[in-house]
Amino acid sequence: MGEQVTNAEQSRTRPWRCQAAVLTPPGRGAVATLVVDGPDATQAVSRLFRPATGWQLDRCPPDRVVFGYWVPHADPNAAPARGAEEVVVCRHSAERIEVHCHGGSAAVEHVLGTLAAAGCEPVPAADWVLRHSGDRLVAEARLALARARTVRAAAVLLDQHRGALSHCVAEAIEHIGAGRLDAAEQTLAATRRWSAFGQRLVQPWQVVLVGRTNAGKSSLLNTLLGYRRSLVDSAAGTTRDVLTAVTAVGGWPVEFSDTAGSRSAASELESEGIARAVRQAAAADLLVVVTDLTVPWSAEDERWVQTAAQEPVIVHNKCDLVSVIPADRPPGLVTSAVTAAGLPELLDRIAQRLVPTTPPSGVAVPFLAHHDQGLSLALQALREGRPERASRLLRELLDPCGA
Ligand SMILES: Nc1nc2c(ncn2[C@@H]2O[C@H](COP(=O)(O)OP(=O)(O)O)[C@@H](O)[C@H]2O)c(=O)[nH]1
Ligand SMILES: [Mg+2]
Repeated sequence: MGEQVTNAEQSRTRPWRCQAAVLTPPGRGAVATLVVDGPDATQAVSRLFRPATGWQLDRCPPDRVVFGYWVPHADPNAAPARGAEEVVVCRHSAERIEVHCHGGSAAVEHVLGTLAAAGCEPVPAADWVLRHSGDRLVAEARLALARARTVRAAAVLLDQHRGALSHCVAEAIEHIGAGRLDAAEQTLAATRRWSAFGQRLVQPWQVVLVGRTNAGKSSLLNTLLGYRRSLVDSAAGTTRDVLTAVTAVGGWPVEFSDTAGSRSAASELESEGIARAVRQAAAADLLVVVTDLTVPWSAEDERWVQTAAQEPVIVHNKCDLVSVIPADRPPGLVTSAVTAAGLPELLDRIAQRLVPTTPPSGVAVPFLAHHDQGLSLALQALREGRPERASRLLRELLDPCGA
């Protein structure tokens, strides 16, 4: 019997009619999820998966979660070798199976590689998700959701995955079809209101720490993050490059950049670091100007405050070293990177400045740049008296095959 199957296996010349995609993002989380999809999905997975219970996959009831081992070759007779990859398989239907393995890249590559070697075509998750969705916005929300960095960001993206944004776009198309152009305009304008916010759920808000050398930027960031990501040294000019780290502030994903400090006697290398700091500052959503309470407020501090396109957050650091805060300094937050005094207030202020208002739950939030572009072009078309064009642009947003 086993021999017959092996012969059949050997005589099999056509590839499996199935595809495999990794649905979880690389390198994050303890578990990775792959989907194997297509008419030969059950056959392909059965050749590689050995249920620990000895069951046969094609006899398992749908949606049963089955623990077992992944063998290194698509051989129906192969027994799991010592150290075989432990996986959990869930067969949703004969043609769609999920494989959950260890989240590390080696395990994922192993499972995907053996499937590919067996003739199952690996495809990018985005392609698979888009092809299996009737609605591009919902599919894009699913992909963004897999990469969400905070629970709060995920909650907003989940609303979009449940159709909040699609409903608004569909509603605007309906208004246009019924000649209610004002209503369509209102719907689109209201939705666009959350575009800048929504895009930050996918690409974190950027907060840049600037200021004079030795003010305590790197120390402050280390304390904020709770670990030593930046290099701190008491010799002036240590932080020569821009270091970044993403963390949650008020539940939102925020990328902090620690920049080179400025000082008049800077070397050429440091000057390049300072130039980068200035460039980074220009692209920031918010600047935090860190100043040193143990030295008088200076023209250099003032210059950093003036660099900011919008009002920066001013931090008077090293409060543990002074007993009285000098009255001649501009209003700001008083902190210590050593004792962590003032850091909760600093985080609150940053969250408040970055996200002054949040969308009510269930509201449509455009979360990719092309959403905002599509909505804005559609609005423009409506205002120019071209409702057909507006309607076409909106339908393109929903179309899984659209650009
Ligand atoms: N006592 C005290 N020392 C600090 C504080 N913040 C930074 N420092 C010290 O000041 C020096 C310069 O700090 P650093 O973070 O490298 O400054 P940067 O050049 O602005 O990045 C280091 O010796 C730090 O340990 C603080 O709040 N209190
Ligand atoms: Mg530094």
